[in-house]
Amino acid sequence: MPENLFKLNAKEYILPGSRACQGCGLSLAYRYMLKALRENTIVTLPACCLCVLQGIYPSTPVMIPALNNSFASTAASASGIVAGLQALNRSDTTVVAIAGDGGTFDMGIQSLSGAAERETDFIYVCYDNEGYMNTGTQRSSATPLGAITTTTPILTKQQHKKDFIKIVEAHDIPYLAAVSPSYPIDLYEKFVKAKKIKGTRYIHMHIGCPPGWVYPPKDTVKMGRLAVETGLAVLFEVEDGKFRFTGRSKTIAQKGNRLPVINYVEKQGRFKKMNIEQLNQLQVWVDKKWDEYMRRAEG
Ligand SMILES: Cc1ncc(C[n+]2csc(CCOP(=O)(O)OP(=O)(O)O)c2C)c(N)n1
Ligand code: SF4
Repeated sequence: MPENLFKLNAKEYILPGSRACQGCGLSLAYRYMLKALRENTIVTLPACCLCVLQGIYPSTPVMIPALNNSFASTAASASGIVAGLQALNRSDTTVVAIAGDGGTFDMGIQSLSGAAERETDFIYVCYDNEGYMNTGTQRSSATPLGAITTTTPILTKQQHKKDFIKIVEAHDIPYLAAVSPSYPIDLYEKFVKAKKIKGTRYIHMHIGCPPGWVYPPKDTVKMGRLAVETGLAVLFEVEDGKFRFTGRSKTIAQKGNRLPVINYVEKQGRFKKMNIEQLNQLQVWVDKKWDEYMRRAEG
């Protein structure tokens, strides 16, 4: 396993010059993900910012084949690719379905549930930038409480983020992990591991988005780190039902030095209308989730 960034696969699968925004966390995450999965990978994706990064046919900076599908059918399309490869006796190819939080939490949930229940042999990746960002930041069920979006412009979002990872876990899949591109080695190692496992694997990527979250593009890595430091994003994996913290979250769990959510919230323009009551609600929500993880790690 790599100990530092120089030990990652040196090959690049994304050439310079994509149409993603400056400072896009997805560009980083996708780069490390493809380094881990390497050649013989097929990606299927719906409309989202990743489509923009992939480019318009026949031009693309990405050196692996990708198929565009409709929103509700990302995992169904992966099931079709898996069946096609099986018919061709091709067991050497990793099939990856990848979609944003809108395309997963809201629209892709049924086809993902179906594919997971059939134990389809693929990796599903949700990159969670906490909103419908490609169409200009509408609210999704992954948007956190208190965030301004174009569909929650006055009162901000009134509900907490849906605990989607819990829903996926209820399918008893062999491998599930949460990652952040601010911790590339942790992300890389989890994809290397997921590639070797058979059946449905799910990886959740927490993705900073400068225009949607309203922070300077240079701060994407910092924002991802703050999410982990405050417990709004947690690095962990669940392998055959066994939960464990990984990377920075493991250290925070051991040392008990998690930061308050205000340290994260105050850095982003999307939270500028958040009131004290919402801030307290968000803190209580994070504390509750964290305590659940701690109990699982100890048990
Ligand atoms: C059926 C359908 N409805 C709406 C759209 C318009 N649309 C394209 S991308 C997008 C946002 C997707 O959000 P998400 O899945 O969170 O990915 P992100 O844009 O954040 O990368 C929408 C609504 C569409 N392409 N197809
Ligand atoms: S809108 Fe956000 S997620 Fe989409 S390309 Fe720009 S930075 Fe990336």
